Amino acid sequence: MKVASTKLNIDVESIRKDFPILSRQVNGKPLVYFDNAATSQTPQQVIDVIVDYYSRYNANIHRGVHTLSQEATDAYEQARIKIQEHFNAAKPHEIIFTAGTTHAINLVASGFTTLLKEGEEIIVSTLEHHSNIVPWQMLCERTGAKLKVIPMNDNGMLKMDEFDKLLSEKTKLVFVNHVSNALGTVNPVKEIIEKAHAVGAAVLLDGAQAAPHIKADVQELDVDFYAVSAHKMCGPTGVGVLYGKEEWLQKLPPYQGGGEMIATVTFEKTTYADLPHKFEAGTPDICGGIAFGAALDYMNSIGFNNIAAYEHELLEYATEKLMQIEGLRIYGTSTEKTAVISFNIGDIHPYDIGTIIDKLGIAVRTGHHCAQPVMDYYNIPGTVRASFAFYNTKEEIDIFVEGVKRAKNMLS
Ligand code: C6P
Repeated sequence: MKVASTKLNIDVESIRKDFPILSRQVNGKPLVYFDNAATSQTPQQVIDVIVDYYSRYNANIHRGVHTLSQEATDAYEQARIKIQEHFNAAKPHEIIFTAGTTHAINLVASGFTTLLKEGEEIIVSTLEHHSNIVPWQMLCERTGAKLKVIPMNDNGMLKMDEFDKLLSEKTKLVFVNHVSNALGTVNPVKEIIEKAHAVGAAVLLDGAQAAPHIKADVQELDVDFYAVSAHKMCGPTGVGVLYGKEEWLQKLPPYQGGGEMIATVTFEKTTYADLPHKFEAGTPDICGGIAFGAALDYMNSIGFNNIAAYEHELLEYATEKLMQIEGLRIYGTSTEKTAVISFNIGDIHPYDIGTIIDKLGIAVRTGHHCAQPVMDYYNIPGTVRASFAFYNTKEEIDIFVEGVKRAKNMLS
């Protein structure tokens, strides 16, 4: 597909050639993949790393003296360092490999069971994905702590004056997403962190939807925990990381017991390994961790500033085109947004639009997007969500908009 992108330092035509899946057909039409917030596609450079791992040095790590095990261990620990550098963590052992964002959040929630007391308070926001709500509800059930919620407004932005009112000396933890998956809102996380720290509360940012678009600097943010998934940033599924400040990771007890996370084991007493291994029980997704490092290399070779600028152009283009469709309402109109458009047309069910445009080769997500409180706020069952990546094009948006118009005509 021809891409005109003269203003931007990004060659989309050549980038698209890196993604084999983008040249496939779906239902007899060229694939238009606009479900990037659910999972992104994988470039050949990352696929090659996965094939190379299983072809040449598949072995268990941290336990073998043989060459394959050492090669695998080196590559895995190199990936940890790449991830540390990418997020500007102070130390490699502040990067804990997890199965993804959900696992990372549950690790922290489990750890706070012994640190939180009855009557203390946790703050989350209305904009959260269920994986940044349910673990905290479960933590409250275990500890007797109370969950408070920052409300949102019609634009899909957090009401920061209400956040101010919720904060008190009882607040121990604040959990918000950096970017909302349902609406694309970029939250004022720096302000949230400063205000939470002022009352002595720790902050976890769910970075699942921010990391593919914004290069977060955890030291600059001064955030206590940051959770991400590799599969949303050109890496494989089933792997992610939790960044944690060393002081917090030292305070939290291990999440799971097993091999790798121990220093010594007797039936009388077990002592735990140092960071990061204390939180990495069992054989991890070794290939996944290595491929995550390769995915970051790939994205950094394009450049996050270039990615953000290009995606913003796609967002503006698509928003303008979609707004011309009568009866279409976009949910989430914050001035700070990533390239996500959630919308409905009149009372047409989002599922019906998604099903019709799938026949035209177009992939979007429909439903509540695991963010039911956001849908409840707007009093809707769900939306159609189109989410763009740096390998999408304006030509694809034209096809998508025509598809949506066709669906509307068929369903009205
Ligand atoms: N959101 C979406 O379509 P996992 O599944 O652990 O990789 O990520 C969970 C998660 C946590 N927080 C946010 C903000 C997310 O968006 C997601 C995943 C996908 O929006 C799949 S539900």
